[in-house]
Amino acid sequence: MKLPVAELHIHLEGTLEPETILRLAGQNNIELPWPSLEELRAQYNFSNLQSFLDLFYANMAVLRTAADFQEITTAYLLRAHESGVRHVELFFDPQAHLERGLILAEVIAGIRAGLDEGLARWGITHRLIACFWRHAPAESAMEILRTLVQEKHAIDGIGLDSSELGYPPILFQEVFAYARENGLHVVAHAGEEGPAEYIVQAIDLLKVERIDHGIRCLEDPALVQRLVAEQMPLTVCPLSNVRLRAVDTIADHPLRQMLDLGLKVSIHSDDPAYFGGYLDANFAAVIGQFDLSREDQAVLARNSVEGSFLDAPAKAMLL
Ligand code: ES4
Ligand code: ZN
Repeated sequence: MKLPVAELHIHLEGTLEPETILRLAGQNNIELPWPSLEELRAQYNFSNLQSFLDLFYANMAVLRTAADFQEITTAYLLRAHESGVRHVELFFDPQAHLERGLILAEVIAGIRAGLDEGLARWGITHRLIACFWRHAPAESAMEILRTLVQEKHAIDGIGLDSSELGYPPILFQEVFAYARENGLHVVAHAGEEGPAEYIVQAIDLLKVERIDHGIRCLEDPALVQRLVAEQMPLTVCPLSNVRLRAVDTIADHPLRQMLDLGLKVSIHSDDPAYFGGYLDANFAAVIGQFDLSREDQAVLARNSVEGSFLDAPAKAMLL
């Protein structure tokens, strides 16, 4: 798989590999409940989104300094480069790091240094997207977003992630309006574990430019029709959906159906260190399972570029 692709659904903290977690824990004097690689690896059996998030938030305690963020960003970009990625729109969770007492300017400076290195070394272009927790009050998101905007921090957009069920997009209407008014791009996780209605809300109320996951749109034919008509990008993460039990096996994944319906789907890796592989592994899983033709693969790659926040000339270079 060497089609040029854009990685649009990737959580930086989800690229933290077990070996790196233990090394950074030692370096930063952080005590983890699972001190050996074996014990840590034994935690990677998930029954749903929440069981994953519990481990994901616990492990990121090892990230302390700007250098840590730079290191994992660069390590991820090298891996992305090896799987054919030419452009990355990277998510990170400001609340996760603020909660642990880190300074947002340092977190962002570290990530930005890594992104700049990726551009210089491998020519990978980038955008940076701050994702807010839907399980936390919208006031928390709003306060952080105001700071990000007023202090002119280098982010390109906002997203919405974490536990989905019980936290409908409508709760974040004001946050997203404020982001849009300030020229930020807007995306949201919706229809991963949550119902199709959350996708409708994300589009109508948050006015998002992309839906992250979106696989449950298939439960609402009118919504599918609309997503097709509007060519709304859906960033689908096959290995994530299997590991978090949104689908039973890769054979049960709706990707083929979504493609056949004319939905604008692209393939992404979500939290590759947790779900068994980077973008190449996600492509390989669906190519093998659904016998995707070269043309199908080209459509998926093209959708990723078209769904990105690159400007038209930069998109044209990758198409
Ligand atoms: C996430 Cl797979 C997934 N879903 C929602 N929020 C997330 N944060 C990191 N990975
Ligand atoms: Zn995600």
